[in-house]
Amino acid sequence: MKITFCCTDTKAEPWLAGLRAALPAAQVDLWQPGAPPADHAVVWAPPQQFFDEQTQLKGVFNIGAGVDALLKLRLPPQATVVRLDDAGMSVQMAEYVCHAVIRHFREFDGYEADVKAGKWSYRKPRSRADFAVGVMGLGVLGERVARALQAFEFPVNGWSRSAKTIEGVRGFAGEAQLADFLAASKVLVNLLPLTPDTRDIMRRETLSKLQPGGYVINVARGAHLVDDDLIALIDSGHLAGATLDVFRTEPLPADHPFWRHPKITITPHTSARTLRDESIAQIAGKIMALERAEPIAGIVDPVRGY
Ligand code: NDP
Ligand code: OXD
Repeated sequence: MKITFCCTDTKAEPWLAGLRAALPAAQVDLWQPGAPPADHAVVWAPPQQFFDEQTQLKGVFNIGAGVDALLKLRLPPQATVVRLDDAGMSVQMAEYVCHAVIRHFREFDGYEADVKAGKWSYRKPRSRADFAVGVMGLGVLGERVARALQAFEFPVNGWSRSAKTIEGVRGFAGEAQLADFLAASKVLVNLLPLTPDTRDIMRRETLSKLQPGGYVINVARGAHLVDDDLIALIDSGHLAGATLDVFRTEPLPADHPFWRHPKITITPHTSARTLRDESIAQIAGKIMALERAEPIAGIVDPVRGY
């Protein structure tokens, strides 16, 4: 069995060594233009030339959870596209989102500023009941985040394409219930995949339905958010601020207003990193399962877009 590795912006050697150790019977090579056909590919943002040449692939394994960039390419029609299914990302996402929610809820930015100014001052405790957190996308990452938020006793709402029952989470589903979901939420956490249906989903019309003093946490993709609409709603006072990990253009351009907005916290697409060892173990296991024609989790539906 031949495995080809083609991951942009990724140090290849440790991945190749890990894949070779996990699949000792396979030949694992770094892709070069003109390489012979492989059975499976491990990829991140490969060029179109890669798929134009590798036409015999049975499996394409993405080393991230989001496949929006991959699905823009012409893929071999017979290939099963598989994305990372947690592989250590959900606990990181839960940490990141809980940190952002709690930092905002407990006003830690304000306390930090007070300390810098030499001020010993208290803020009035906020009511947790008034801080319902709405999680958009209740998949592998969203469900873990929703459960983690419940541990801090925030009321949690969830929105997904199909109806979900998660104990303690008020569920909303589909386009028809989006407005009610937003109106029931003060903090909005985005964990949707980027698809034609979800692009620009956080825009003036939707964000203005959040409860007054709302807060936005975007940890999915930059193109879910209309940047100017977010800034306008924060500047008008309807929204209190935002924590953003993902951007339309990454790295975020130096002149983008998000860098300097006092109510926006940014991080460099780091909320849930791909963990190499966990990912290699997951991918190797799935390659072997596919070879044995066994079912695997994380298969992407190219029509649905995730
Ligand atoms: P999943 O595929 O497991 O979950 C996606 C969820 O979104 C599902 O609940 C799905 O609904 C819902 N959904 C999809 N389309 C719609 C729609 N049109 N309307 C309502 N709900 C919809 O994905 P993951 O949880 O694994 O990952 C989510 C995203 O997080 C990734 O696509 C990626 O973009 C991003 N990500 C960001 C990272 C970062 O570091 N910032 C790291 C990893 C991922 P249903 O359950 O009904 O199918
Ligand atoms: C992913 C990401 O999709 O890192 O895994 O954004």
